[in-house]
Amino acid sequence: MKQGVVIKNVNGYFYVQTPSGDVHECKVRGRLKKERYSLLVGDTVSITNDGWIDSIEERRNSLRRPAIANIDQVIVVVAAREPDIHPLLLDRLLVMIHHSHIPPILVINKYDLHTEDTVKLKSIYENIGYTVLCTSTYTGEGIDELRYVLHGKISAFAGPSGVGKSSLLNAVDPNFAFQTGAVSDKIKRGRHTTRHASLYSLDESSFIMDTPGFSALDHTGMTVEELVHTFPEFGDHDRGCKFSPCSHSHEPICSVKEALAGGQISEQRYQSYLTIKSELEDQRRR
Ligand SMILES: Nc1nc2c(ncn2[C@@H]2O[C@H](COP(=O)(O)OP(=O)(O)OP(=O)(O)O)[C@@H](O)[C@H]2O)c(=O)[nH]1
Ligand SMILES: [Mg+2]
Ligand SMILES: [Zn+2]
Repeated sequence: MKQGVVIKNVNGYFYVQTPSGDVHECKVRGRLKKERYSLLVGDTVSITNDGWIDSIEERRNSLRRPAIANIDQVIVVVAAREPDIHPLLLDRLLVMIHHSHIPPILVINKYDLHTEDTVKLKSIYENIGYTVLCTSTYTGEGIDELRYVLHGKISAFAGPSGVGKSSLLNAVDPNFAFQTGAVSDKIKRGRHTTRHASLYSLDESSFIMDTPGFSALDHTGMTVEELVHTFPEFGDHDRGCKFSPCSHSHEPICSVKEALAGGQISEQRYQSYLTIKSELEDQRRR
């Protein structure tokens, strides 16, 4: 019996990579199929010598869309320009990742194109406590740092189409050959370059998932109280609010709004919070 990680699921076969780097084509035992959750890419499993998956280790976490287990971190990629950063989309994505209890790392790619606005955005997210890497697959800036944060972990790459996720992976490991493409070509074709949710191994202990599915995570069913906890910068301030729980919007004597007025909380982030909050309330009313 060997242990390995499920890296791919194709036509009922699961591909399991063992620490030696070998990949085994496996089938699942009937009794595992009957259990409530089915096997996911990212699961650690035990396999028999004749290619049967015998047991599944307990999961650290799992996501439904994309269907994946045991993600250690999400690398959220945006581009300094082309396409421009859309702060609300970025914050929606960060909210969902926090809600899944998976730590995010922010990568600003195409840093060769950066402007003053990029530098401002960088400092907003650094001040909240996020790790922010500035990278360029054209100049090579930041690629060593990215390789370092990926080491020993299962990482998912998320972010809008065209920001350079596949290009970054190809830069991190020249053995990768992810398909990349110009933004305009993709718009013409009307679909994403990246389509499959599988894990790619960087080395024995480091895996990567490159999928567009992450940009589409939805926050259905989240409560406003849960939303508040996905904004890390509110955490230091909410103890001083007069009302508990406080939604930090219409309530008098609110320490989050005081911190906003004092400049310790960014106006842009607070506006994202209010927008996502009203989206959640609209969903609830429907
Ligand atoms: N200026 C600049 N362009 C880059 C950089 N990295 C990638 N690009 C270009 O950006 C375009 C999109 O890159 P991809 O790697 O295909 O983007 P992606 O995020 O994987 O896109 P999807 O697979 O559609 O989600 C390509 O034309 C790349 O050549 C960079 O660091 N700087
Ligand atoms: Mg891609
Ligand atoms: Zn408050």
